[in-house]
Amino acid sequence: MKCIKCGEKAVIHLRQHNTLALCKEDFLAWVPEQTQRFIEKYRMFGRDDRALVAVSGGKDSLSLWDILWRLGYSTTGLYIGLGIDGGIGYSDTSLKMCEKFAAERGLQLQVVDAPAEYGGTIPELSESTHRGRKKPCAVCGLVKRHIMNRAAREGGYDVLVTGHNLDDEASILMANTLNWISGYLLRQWPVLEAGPGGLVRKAKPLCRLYERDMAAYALLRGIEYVYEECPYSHGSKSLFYKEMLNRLEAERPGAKMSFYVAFLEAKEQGLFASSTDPALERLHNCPSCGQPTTAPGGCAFCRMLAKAV
Ligand code: Q46
Ligand code: ZN
Repeated sequence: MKCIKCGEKAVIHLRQHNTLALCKEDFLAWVPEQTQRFIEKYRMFGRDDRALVAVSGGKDSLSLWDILWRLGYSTTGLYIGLGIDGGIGYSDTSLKMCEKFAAERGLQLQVVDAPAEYGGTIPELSESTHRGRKKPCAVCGLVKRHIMNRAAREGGYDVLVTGHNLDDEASILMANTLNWISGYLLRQWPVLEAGPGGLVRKAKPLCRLYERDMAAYALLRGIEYVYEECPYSHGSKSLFYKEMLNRLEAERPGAKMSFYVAFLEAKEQGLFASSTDPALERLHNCPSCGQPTTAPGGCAFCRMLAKAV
């Protein structure tokens, strides 16, 4: 198969885009072009904005950082140490990948170590909060959201950027639709505006790029990333929905994309237009940590910490 742009040998065939086959060079140019297109389409951020990029050491977040850097945006990385080992030194390896990536490009990386700040690794905090009744992911999500918002706010960044790709977004949409979680459906969008109480603007520039294509980008660009998934991700609901969508995609190439993109278009055309997000109206500052929360009284993060100690 030949590259439709230059006629050289194609290395990738994007089945979701019908006939799009590209050679290495054109594919490496196409991914940033697409990213830029969606940054503009959804008005995520501009050239003068300072972006804090949440990096985990995985292919999506490091590729995103690489793309934004190549596109000339002003970026700083944020790595959150979770203290997860899983027999593979998961957190240590992830940090090393992020440090190496930043050093090679002369970029700044901010590291926040959750165990040092909050007195326990994520598995430890989870164990003392839920006594083994839940996977650490609930606590992990709380801690990451808390730290990301705090770091972006304290650092005076205009936007917090994450590497969620189309597979992530489609699986979130699938979960929210199967359970008709209207609040989440109302909020799901490529960019979330800053909110009251210091809630920072968030953007997902890769939201319309397939996970498979991001893996190809990282590989062809020579980005070193952690291949292992977090040991706690096995058996998660999001993986289950991703597998379902992959089965659908195998039968009908492009199904994943049309599921997500048609949702975005429906929203643009006014689906949910009359509803205001009730959660936003409840936002106030947590009396203990000062971060925005919708929970009455203290935020979920502070309640979790209080239980853990
Ligand atoms: S890092 Fe944390 Fe994920 Fe690991 S403990 Fe669960 S939530 S699976 S994205
Ligand atoms: Zn709090």
